[in-house]
Amino acid sequence: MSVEALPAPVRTDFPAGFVWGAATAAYQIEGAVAEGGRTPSIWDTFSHTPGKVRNGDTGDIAVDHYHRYREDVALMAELGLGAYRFSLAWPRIQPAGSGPANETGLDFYDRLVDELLAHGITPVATLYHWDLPQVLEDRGGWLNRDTAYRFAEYASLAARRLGDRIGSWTTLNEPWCSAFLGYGSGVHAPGRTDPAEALTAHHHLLLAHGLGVGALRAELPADAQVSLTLNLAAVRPLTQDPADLDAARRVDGLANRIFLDPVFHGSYPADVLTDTAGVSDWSFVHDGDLAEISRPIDSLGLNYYTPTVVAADDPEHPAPRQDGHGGELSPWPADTGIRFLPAEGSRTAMGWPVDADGLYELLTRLRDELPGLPLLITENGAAYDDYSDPSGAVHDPERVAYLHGHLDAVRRAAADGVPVRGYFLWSLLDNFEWSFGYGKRFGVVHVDFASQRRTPKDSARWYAEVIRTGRLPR
Ligand code: IFM
Repeated sequence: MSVEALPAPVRTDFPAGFVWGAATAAYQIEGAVAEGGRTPSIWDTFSHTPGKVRNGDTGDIAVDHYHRYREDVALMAELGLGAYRFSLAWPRIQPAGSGPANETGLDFYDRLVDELLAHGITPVATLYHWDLPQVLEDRGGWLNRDTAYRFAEYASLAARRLGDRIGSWTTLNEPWCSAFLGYGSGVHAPGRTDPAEALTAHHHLLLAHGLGVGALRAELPADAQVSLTLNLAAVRPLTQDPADLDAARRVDGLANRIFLDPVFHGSYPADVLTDTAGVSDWSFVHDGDLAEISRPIDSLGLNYYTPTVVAADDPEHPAPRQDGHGGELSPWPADTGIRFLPAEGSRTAMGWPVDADGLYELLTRLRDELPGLPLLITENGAAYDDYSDPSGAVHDPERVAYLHGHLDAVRRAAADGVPVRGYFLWSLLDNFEWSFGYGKRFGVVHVDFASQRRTPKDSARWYAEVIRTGRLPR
């Protein structure tokens, strides 16, 4: 065959083998909270506590994925997804929070994984997306060091049953939220509001991660991929004034380095320990913990939505706190003297400014600080006030624009040498958006919560075309 007769190489905007996916989480979609031996999680308790979730919404039914997973996997196949990131519900798999597995709970994930594989979709499992068994909360939750050991036990049970078909595992999703929103501002379960507790929970979550990595490695084949997902912050000082720069350093410590340093370098940042000394003496860190926490992982998952703009507080003109997470109290321990400001630009329905450069900044930073570590965007997306028009169509041009801008940031980062291996859109389906209930729609597939009818939005078709061609529309 002459060279001229060879087909032209397919040019794509993304690296070879780039993984195209979408993400969800158990409590946000599954429903069936009392089926198959599942016991309550802290989110069942929290959402059933009056005043904690808008409109009194709960995950009792959610989008009924537990019963409709086949239909949902068919939708994923229609989109052309190569991978699906979902979380396992700990209270389904280990309802007593310790001891043996509930085989009926595992059966559900067995069926889901088989369905995914039958459609050629790679399963990517997260062990903990915030639904701690309530029975463990009753023993102190993440304030109790023992919870980290229980997590490792749960990780073993899940990997033992599913590890022959799931090759990609993530220990925790966004431990910042579990610790700082769950124990700092109290807008997430278990709804506690004590900065010292937030730091204790943070450390025990990281310990759970490290012990979980060890437990997974002991059960899984040698080529299994083990990861952690962080919602790192693209922190920007309002000005180059030294006081604003110092505010940015402090928030960078509490949002980013408080995770990256222990996980990748086996130590906590000295300035974070100093900045938080008035809140905690960190005596919850025991000998050997940091060695456990810094066990090597195969990749890092990054969740990104919006940047974080900070400045030194102006005592003359105190500004209302605007960090986008809701609630009256700050999630940040030891943030006296720091103002959180909205970034410029249009906003999503969460009030979060749209700024794709923040994603590029984080990716290039990780490239420089953790050379060679494969990165995955494990969540990125936007909520808008979508509705289905009289013809039944859901037009969501703002979401298409958001995704376009952020995928372009990923493309630029890859072109600049960032080892970014895949992108998981948040979210496949409209779902239970935590303390905001069902009022915030992140899905590329619209869900009518009353009938559970699924309708792909324009953004779903747009994403399917990007996946099919590997290119962003010009
Ligand atoms: O819905 C959440 C998800 O559970 C974790 N990351 C952020 C998303 C949007 O708020």
